Order: sequence, then C-alpha cells, then structure tokens
Amino acid sequence: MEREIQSIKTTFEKELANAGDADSLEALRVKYLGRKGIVADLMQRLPGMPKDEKPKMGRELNLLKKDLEKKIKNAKENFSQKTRTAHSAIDVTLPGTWRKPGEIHPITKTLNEINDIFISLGFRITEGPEIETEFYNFEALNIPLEHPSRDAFDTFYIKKDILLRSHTSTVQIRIMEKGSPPIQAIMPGRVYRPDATDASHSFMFHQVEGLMVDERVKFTDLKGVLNIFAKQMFGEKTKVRFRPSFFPFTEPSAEVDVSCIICKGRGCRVCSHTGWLEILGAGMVSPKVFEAVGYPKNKYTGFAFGMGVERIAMLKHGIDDIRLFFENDARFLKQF
Ligand code: 2NL
Repeated sequence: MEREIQSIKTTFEKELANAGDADSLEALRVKYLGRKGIVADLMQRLPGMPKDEKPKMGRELNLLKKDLEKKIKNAKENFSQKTRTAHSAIDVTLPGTWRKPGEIHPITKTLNEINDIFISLGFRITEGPEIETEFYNFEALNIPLEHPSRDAFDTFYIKKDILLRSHTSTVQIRIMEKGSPPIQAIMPGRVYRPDATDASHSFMFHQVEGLMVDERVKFTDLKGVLNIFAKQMFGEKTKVRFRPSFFPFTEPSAEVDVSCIICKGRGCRVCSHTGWLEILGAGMVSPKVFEAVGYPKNKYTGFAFGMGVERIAMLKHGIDDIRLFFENDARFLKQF
C-alpha cells in the first residue's frame, strides 16, 4: 500500500499541474477526495490489512489526505487570484458596461409628494399593521354590523375577527387610543378590498388618511388644509369644492373635488365634461369615534380625510388604468 500511496501522489501532482480552471480543479478534488474517491477507497481497505501495519498505514493515509486537501485549496486560491488579475488587465479605454440604476415607483413618488405637503403643514406620519381586528377596522369607526363592507365577501378575512385592513383609519384609531389631543397626523399605507380587478379597481391599493383633533378644530380648518394640499399637488390655480356626502365615521361628511387638471375646468373626457375631479372624502370626526377611543364627551373636535394614492397619481399623470402600476412593465414605470 505504501507504494500505491506514492504513485497516487505522483499522478495527483501531474493532474494538478494540468488543471487549468476552477471546474477541472473541482473535478480533481472529487476524484481524489470525494466520498467515493481514491483516498476514501484506500481508507475502506484499511480494516482488512495486517494488524501490525494498520496504524502506520492509517497515519500515511491521513497525511496523504491532508496533503491533497492543502494542495487543492492552494491551487483554488491561486486560481481565483489569477482571474482577478486577468480582469483588472481588461482594456480600460473601452467604454464601460452600465447597468441602469433602479428608480422610485410612481406610487411611492406620489406618496412622497403627498407626505411632504402634509409634513410642511405640521402633520406627522404614522404607520400601523395591515392585519387588523374588526374593532379597529369597523367597530371603532362606527361601521355597523349590517354594513355591506363587513360582509366576508367585501373584506379579506384571515379568520374570524382577523382581516386585512380596508382603510388606514385603523391607524388613526390606534393613535387616538394611545395618546390624547392635540393630534395632527397622516397615515399612508396599503389597504385591501376584494374587488374584481378592472381599469379603476385593484384588490390592493394605497391610501393616505389624515386626522387633526384638538379643542375647537373647525370645518374651516379642514377646508384650509385641503385647499393648500390641492394647490400644491395640482397647481396654484386649482379650485376646490366640497359636496355633502356620507361616511359612518364623520359628521358632517363631504366629497372633495378639484377643478379638472386636464381641461382646467372647461370640461373634457377625463372629468366627464363636469369640469371637476373627485380626489378625496372628508368630514368632522363623529362623536361615536371619540367615544370608541375613550375621549371625554364634548371636549374635542376634529377633522379627517382619506384619499387613494393611485387615483391621485392617475389624475396627475393622465393614466387611465390602475393595473399599469402593478404589472412591473419597465416601459411604463420608467416614464415617471
Ligand atoms: C375616502 C374617504 C375618509 C376618513 C376617511 C376617518 C378616520 C377616523 C375618523 C373619521 Cl379615525 N374619519 N377617516 C374620513 C372621511 C373620509 O376617506 O373616500 N377615502 C378614499
């Protein structure tokens, strides 16, 4: 066996010298040191050897194994160093390869613009969980049990009482529960509704809700804030109008329109020839909501509003299909 070991060494050295790349080095390692390799084969023959030779042969075999391992390791390191030198020897006068850096998604951009405007008005940004309980999504917001949105088909239920939030008002409830007024915050985030997908509906979209609560917050404060928002978002000449509406969590409630940013209010296809575009819903926080979060009766007033980020982005950029935001088509995304 001793002679065998010697000849294995010699062949190995020759083969090692010929191994010209990482793949052949690896093949060499498998051939000699693999589980079914030459060394393993010798090891297996050890138990059948004469008793007095066994310890010596065992040692020799171990030495052989260590030696081969070391040589392969060195060769591998050597090799990767060589490749590096070869790479750095590339002709630096050639034009470089260039990978286009990623860009910010149009929804994120719109969200950032919205956030910045409200931050400049003193609002804080707050976030909360997307998986919620019925209390935060419905009960605390005065949405009664018989309301259609509480149906299992109109909300993504995970299990009884656990659901994907359908608006970010849940976060407003959480911050009111946690602290007392003055509160002035906006809540951007993803919301979920099991609507059939079409040009204007998606089962997931982004919302920004705003909340201001203190003693003597008035409807005119809401009008002032939304006026500034509309002008900063869509241009100084933008007009704002409030139409009476209904939400279970605000009283009174309004739907808010801006003068059409495409035709400047003259009437066009985008605004259905009305001259106005609906951008958000708003109102004065219902006393029922204050009751749900444990605020004392008649002490505070506040306004709240909510808008869909996709809708704002679509109006701003003249996009007519919400699905474009989520299809990851770079030809669309890189335009913003
Ligand atoms: C819409 C309308 C709205 C709110 C959201 C709100 C939150 C609390 C209390 C009262 Cl905690 N209101 N949020 C109020 C009015 C409208 O959203 O159409 N959003 C897309």
